[in-house]
Amino acid sequence: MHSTDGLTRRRLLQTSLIVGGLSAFGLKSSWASSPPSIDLPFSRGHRPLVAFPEKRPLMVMTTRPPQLETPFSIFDENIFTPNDAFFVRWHLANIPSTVDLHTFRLTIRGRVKQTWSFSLKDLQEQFDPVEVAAVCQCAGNSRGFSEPRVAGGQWGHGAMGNAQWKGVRLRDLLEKAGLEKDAKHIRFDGLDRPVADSTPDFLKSLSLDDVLTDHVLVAYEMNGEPLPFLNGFPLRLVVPGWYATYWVKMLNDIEVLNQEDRSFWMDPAYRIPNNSCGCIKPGEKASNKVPISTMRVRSFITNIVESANIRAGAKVRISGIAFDQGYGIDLVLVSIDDGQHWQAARLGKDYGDFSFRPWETHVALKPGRSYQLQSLAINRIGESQQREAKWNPNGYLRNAVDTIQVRTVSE
Ligand SMILES: Nc1nc2c(c(=O)[nH]1)N[C@H]1C(S)=C(S)[C@@H](COP(=O)(O)O)O[C@H]1N2
Ligand SMILES: [Mo]
Repeated sequence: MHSTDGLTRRRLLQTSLIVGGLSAFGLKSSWASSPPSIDLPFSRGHRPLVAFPEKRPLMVMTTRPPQLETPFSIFDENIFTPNDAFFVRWHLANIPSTVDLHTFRLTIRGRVKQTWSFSLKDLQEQFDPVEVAAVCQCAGNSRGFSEPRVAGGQWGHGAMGNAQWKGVRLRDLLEKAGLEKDAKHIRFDGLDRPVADSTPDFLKSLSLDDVLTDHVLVAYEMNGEPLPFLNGFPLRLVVPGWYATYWVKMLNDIEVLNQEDRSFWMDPAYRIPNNSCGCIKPGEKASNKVPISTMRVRSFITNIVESANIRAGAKVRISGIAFDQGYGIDLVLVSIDDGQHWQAARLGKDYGDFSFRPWETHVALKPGRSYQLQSLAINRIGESQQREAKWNPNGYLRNAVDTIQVRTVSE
């Protein structure tokens, strides 16, 4: 009881800060000089660093709706992305300014035997808690690197994060409600709403097969804390292995459907060309499209940044992270010679198949030279990162080999 009251008050305070923070951001004059910023290496890549409520300064792409990117150095410092550094992406600007836990309910309805409404406390007390470490990655992560350029938010590589999620199994909630025989798809809705009537509400759906697993959660905790407001307080769907578009935030409505959902954010939005690469040639048109689903295998070098001057030596350390859709990482290869030779990195601690996996290796670099450093991950079913970036008109699924240019200085 007490903690619920405390939380409600805290959220009220924080949300008034959000509104204040947003309008303050609109007023350029609120800074004496220009704010700190990061420039991503593509056009229109200038990002002011601004602290939103519950967040440290993050790279602001848009303020309404909030779209904040995690500065890449964070991934070198943490295998689990801190909540205050976790990226933020909303489609609709009408996000509620408060969530009152006394009245908030998650409803399950549609093709079920019994409609249910649960408070946060009900979920915490009536169902087994489950935890999973999983990467939440926007379908358009790294989109800003697409060539030719594509429409949509010009993300660098920081529209992703890894967290320890805790909540209840969606399967357990569906079991409690009892599925009707014709139940086929599940549609998820959150508290956010469009500003204009002509904009469709953000609804996402998954098939029954996709959600009746052990690890699809309705999560109420992230890295041991309640979800930050901007990451979906009080509840969000966690769909390990799947792109973040399905991880519906401020989840308050689950509707069981007896057919496929054709609403806007499932069709035509968030679709990819229906072929093995999900790609087409620029200028071509995909003849057939399917909803985007699970993530492509990726790796990143995190301890050395693009264009760095690094000290040459016989043992230069290169380290980073890798992840895939949940088969787990089998191998990370590193090259220092434009991909002619590759050496296997040592994989670090395994936090679970859906988590970032740390890796590291050592290479010999001579002084006074330019090097192209690359990392390439392969998962346990043999899927590999793309040697050349593939293209589609939305900049989805990007998983080219990570490549950075460095120069060496004397040891
Ligand atoms: N309610 C709601 N949930 C949402 C969205 C949204 O606009 N509204 N955006 C989705 C998309 S596209 C992404 S990338 C992730 C971002 O999650 P984060 O803000 O916690 O990083 O939320 C997903 N869940
Ligand atoms: Mo996204």
